[in-house]
Amino acid sequence: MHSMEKYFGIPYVDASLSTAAEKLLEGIRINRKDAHLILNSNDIHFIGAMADYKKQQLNGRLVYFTVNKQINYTNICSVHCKVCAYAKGRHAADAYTMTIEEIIGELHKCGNELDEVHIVGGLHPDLQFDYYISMIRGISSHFPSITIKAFTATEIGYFAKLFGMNVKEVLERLVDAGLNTMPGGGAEILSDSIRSELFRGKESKDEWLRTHRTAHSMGIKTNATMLYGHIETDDDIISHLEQLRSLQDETSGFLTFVPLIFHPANTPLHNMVHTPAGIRKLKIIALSRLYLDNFPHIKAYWVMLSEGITQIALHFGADDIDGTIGKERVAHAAGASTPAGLTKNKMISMIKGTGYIPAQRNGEYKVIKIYR
Ligand code: V47
Repeated sequence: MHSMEKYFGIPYVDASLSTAAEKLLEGIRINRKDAHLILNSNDIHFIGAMADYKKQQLNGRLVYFTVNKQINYTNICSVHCKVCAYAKGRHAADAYTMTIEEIIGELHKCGNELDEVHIVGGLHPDLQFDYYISMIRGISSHFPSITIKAFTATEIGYFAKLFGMNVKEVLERLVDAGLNTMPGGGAEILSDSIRSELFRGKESKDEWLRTHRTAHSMGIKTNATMLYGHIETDDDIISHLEQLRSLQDETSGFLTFVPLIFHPANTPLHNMVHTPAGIRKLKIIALSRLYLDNFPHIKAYWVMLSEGITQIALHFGADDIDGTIGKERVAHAAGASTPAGLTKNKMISMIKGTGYIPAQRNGEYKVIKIYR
């Protein structure tokens, strides 16, 4: 048996974490009980040390970032999730839908710099399937070298229903047009009772999982998110991780897990929830790294975490900080106080400031350049 103190270099250990630590050293998976103990413990240094150990086992000292642009093609949405400040009805004064020319024009503004475009929008009841196909085809013909990370499982499932196709057919058509990977949005909390309370009209948890399973079976890599800090319990969080871990055991199709902190401003839940404090955010990142031992990457999404907590999260298990983004709209509609985008140099200096090595990547984690 190893000495934990020696292995993690941490002098004091909360005794309730010793099972998790021993399992980590032996390469054994932690279970739900271990996960509860981690979330309930305040031995924050030790939790960080465990997660950092796991992160370095998987990714060494590299921390990934990408030069990307988020395109939110419409804010018109036929579902009204209680967590969302971004969606509008189709007749709202500030409703908008971008044309394909506007989307291509936005990307042209970034010159030839981009590694990835991240596309997500509302569930628009009137757009035709051709709109989505032309969007992806247009982007891939103008920018053949960038990764197109487009449409959450929620959008894909909506297209299938609206256009009378199954999920596989929708994905085949999009891949044919140039789609490379799928973002992780729409997972929210994989609990049907929470979904019916906050996300009425959205797909069930099993439908979300099924769409990712289908994508993986076709060789499409995807991400998974988790929206926390609203009405969920620790048990809901752990059960979310458990469901993702078992799907990943089956498919190995997930690239990255992205925990997202709920921002309540301008939503119906405003004043009804407490945004988690710093320590809680770090424990969620660490638990994600430790529980999802089969996910290659854990993302500290700077837009929602703030730049400071993002840096600390890199010592709590995260190995990716997403990208430059350009103009983020979903979290900013809900009161995020971070900038709408960051420069590439800022990303590099954020990572260097933690002692880790910045690695610029595309959307499929192909390394473009390492900054030593
Ligand atoms: O699914 C909605 C969330 C998500 C709010 O795959 C909110 O790399 C906070 O999925 N406060 C969309 N969050 C964003 C997303 C994403 C982001 C970054 C990287 C990746 C990736 C994916 O935004 C939605 C929803 O969970 N969201 N409203 C809010 N008020």
